[in-house]
Amino acid sequence: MSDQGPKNRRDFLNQALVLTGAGLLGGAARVASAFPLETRAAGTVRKVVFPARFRWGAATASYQVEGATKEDGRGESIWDRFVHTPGKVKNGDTGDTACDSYHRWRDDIGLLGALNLTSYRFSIAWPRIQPTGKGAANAKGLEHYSHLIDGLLEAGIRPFVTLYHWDLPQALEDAGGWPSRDTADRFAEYAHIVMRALGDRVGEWVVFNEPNVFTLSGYGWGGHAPGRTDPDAMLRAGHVVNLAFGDACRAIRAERPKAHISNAYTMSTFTPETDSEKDRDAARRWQSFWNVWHLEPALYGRYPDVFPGGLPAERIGIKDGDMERVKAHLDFLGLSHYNRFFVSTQSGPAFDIPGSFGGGKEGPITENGWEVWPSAFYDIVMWVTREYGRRTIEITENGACYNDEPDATGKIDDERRLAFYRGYLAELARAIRDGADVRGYHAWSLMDNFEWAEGYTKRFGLVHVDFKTGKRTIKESGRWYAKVAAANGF
Ligand code: GCO
Repeated sequence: MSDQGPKNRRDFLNQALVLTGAGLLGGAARVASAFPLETRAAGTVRKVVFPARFRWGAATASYQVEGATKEDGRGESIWDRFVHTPGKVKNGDTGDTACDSYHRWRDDIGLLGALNLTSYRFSIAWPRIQPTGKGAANAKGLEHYSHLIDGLLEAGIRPFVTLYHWDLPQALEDAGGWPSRDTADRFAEYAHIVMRALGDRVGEWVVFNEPNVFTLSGYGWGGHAPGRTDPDAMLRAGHVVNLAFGDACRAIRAERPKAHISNAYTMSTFTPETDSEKDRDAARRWQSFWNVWHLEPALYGRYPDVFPGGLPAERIGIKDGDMERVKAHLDFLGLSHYNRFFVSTQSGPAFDIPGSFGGGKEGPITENGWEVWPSAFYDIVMWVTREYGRRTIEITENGACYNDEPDATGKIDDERRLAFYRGYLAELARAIRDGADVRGYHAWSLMDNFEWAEGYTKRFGLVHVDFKTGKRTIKESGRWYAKVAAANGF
């Protein structure tokens, strides 16, 4: 199996391929592009309105914001180990302190309130609950999240909780990590503990954040923790995560029959670079692997057709009964989206899938190299709506990297982020108008934070964080977003 892939997700997504055309796979490759609504709308007065009771939110993840990695009995996670391994993260940055949200969570709730938000997506750090990934719960860890949840509810903000945003207990990695089937059993136990302690106050649960990204980046490309580069381990990890999802859903429902459950799936449009049969075939395969490798097993009990040689069942590690075990009922569909992709067979294959994909370069480029192309958001929401039967959708993440700093007066005038949100939200509203059942939107991110292998060099926040002092300042984009949330549109 060849693995010519770049070292981390960012490089991978930045890989520039050919970039003419827009539109969804299956549609004809267009040569002249329709530029996003954002610019079409410039100068025109339009009103963007969202449905009544739409939830306006923001998202974070435990390792990216909490810090306090050694407090109150928290165990070591694979990210602690990874960031302290020289050369893995830019500038040697670590999440040891991050935004200090473990201590400043009351401030964070205050910020959500100041932004008029009604939903907060955050994640629970498994190693705070089970320091070694098994055995009795650490009461202090549960207590922390219990306080956070109570604080949110008091402030009228819905807690929208992710069980796993990539911080696996290191002890479980030492025992084999996600490629080991035992990890699925451990995860279901963890899910059960959390549900028993916190499930009474939380309605919406995201089980895994972007299963495709953490299995590919962690075990295939190696740019994320635990930094392994073993395509077979990656495939096995993906399957074990699917088993864990099925098991966790059953464990959650056993404890809380009314819980609403999904994963957060990051999805995108995949356009063949040319109209050639080869490029079209490769685009279809990459689209299935990226978008639905973790969705279709849950919905249909089968993997999508990705590998030209057929499903490598043995390498994936599929055993009798597994394809029943991976099935799960999704109460909603968590959908994250950042940028569109193009697929070419000029390079690749990677992981035995023909061709490779990279981000577009036609629209404005954000400061981590991702293209701004709002209509792709419309396209992907409509695609999911068409392909999977008009499911209830929650947007789990969408946002942009711009590194604006305070000016002399202390103001952070991040007008490019504001333009990004204006464009993407207008396209989301259009999708809703055209029939998509979208109930909520979470901006990534509430505040600048630890951006994985990029350390603190990439800011995604509506709120600026001074990483030396922990000081938080609402950016101009945040002020604008607060108005949108209050007015339910703009
Ligand atoms: C992801 C994660 C977030 C990132 C964000 C920006 O998609 O990688 O869910 O943790 O920080 O997407 O890259």
